[in-house]
Amino acid sequence: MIWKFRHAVVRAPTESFAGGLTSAGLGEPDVRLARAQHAAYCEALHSCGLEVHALAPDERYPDGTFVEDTAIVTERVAITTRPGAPSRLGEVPSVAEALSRIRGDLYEIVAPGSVDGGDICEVDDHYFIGLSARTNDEGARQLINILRAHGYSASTINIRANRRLLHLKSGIAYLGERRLLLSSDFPVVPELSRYHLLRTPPDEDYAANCVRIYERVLIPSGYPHFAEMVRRLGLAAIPLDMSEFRKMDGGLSCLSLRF
Ligand code: CIR
Repeated sequence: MIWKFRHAVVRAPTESFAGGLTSAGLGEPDVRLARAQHAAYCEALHSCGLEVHALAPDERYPDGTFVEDTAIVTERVAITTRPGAPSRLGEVPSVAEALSRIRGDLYEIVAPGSVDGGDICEVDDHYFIGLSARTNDEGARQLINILRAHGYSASTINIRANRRLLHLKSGIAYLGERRLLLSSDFPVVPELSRYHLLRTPPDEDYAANCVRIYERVLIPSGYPHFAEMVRRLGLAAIPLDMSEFRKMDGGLSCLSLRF
């Protein structure tokens, strides 16, 4: 079961955090507040029973706190990515080092392929791979080959026409028991019809990026209708303030690698 995680890899925001990539137009993030929000996020992971592995912040990489983009870790295989934004390529070696300590051998996405982990949505033994401005066709091809060699199925969803989705998981989350949560503008491709589809409540699309861990769901705070929806599904909603990460186009899932 994908939400029965034991480990989380995280990295606190750097002093240089505000220098990262963003198109949000929500103003400059407050680094101290971002660090406090990150600490609360780590505490939430810990309270869910996960062992939290904190990587050292590296001032050269302001987007390095969004560790999810640098690897895909499944029960059977761990893969480092090659992020689509050139400024983020240098984030990978330190993640690789930590993962190889925890998980052993790693596969890697190599040039000219590019993949951001935020474009990968794990649904039981199937992987949806978003083709985005960051994940290219060659990267998806390499990833599909690695996943299939390890007994998983995988398919792509092209989100390039939807400018509001930086990554696939900006608009989709797997809540378990074949329930997929979609933001209001997420493209409903035929393959999704195999699942029970839920939509985020009106004006609560940002909450589509949430993370189920055991019987809890970490959700961004400020989305009361979605919190209620999670409760009606029989799960406990844990709201976390993501305001400073959102200013840098980040969502809740991107702040950790969970496995
Ligand atoms: C970036 O543009 O790469 C970062 N500022 C935000 C990355 C967010 N990652 C994610 O949604 N998986």
